[in-house]
Amino acid sequence: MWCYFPTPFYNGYFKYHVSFVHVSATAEFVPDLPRFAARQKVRVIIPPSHTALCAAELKSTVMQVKVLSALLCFVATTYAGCPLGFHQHRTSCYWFSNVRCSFPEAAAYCRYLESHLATIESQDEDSFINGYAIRRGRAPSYFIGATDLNIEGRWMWEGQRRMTYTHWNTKQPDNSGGQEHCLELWKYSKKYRWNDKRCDTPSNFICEQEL
Ligand SMILES: [Ca+2]
Ligand SMILES: [Ca+2]
Repeated sequence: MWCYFPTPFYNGYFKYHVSFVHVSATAEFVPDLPRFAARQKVRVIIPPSHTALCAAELKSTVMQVKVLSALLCFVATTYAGCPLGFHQHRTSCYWFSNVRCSFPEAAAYCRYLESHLATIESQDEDSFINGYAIRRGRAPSYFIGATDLNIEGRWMWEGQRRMTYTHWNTKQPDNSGGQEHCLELWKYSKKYRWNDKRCDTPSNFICEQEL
């Protein structure tokens, strides 16, 4: 089947049998493409010029039809959306857990599902997650992917990216008992706002996977 080809799509190239075919006449050459290709165990064919669409590979009509099919499959795969059980919003897929566990266990669950604990980095993303959690999720709280484990009070997404958007509940984060270092969405008055929580207290959680 053709439809598995798009998986290693890479900046203007897509996998075609054992080759990469350049599908953009304007894309720049990617310096680390050979290393990427070696990792994928595929052979790389780079067109002789940016104006040629891999001319050597595309001489026959049959080949052009096959390339077009692969492109259509790529588009279909991309826009087919999210893994089973995930829900799409813009370019991300979200999974709202129906199980409760500690923060590190939640992070492991998300990795198992080839995703990560959700990061909420805009009001638009926050509105989607809030709306979905209220309509369909309904758990009292959800872990998402930030902590202040490195330095107390300095909240980071996935331990490394500073927050540019926040939605803390009133008087939070309060680091209650000096032991609250994990971020949860906490439902209060029909809205989920942010609260710092003990990492070992079981909670539902939200995983996110980028398309
Ligand atoms: Ca804390
Ligand atoms: Ca708190």
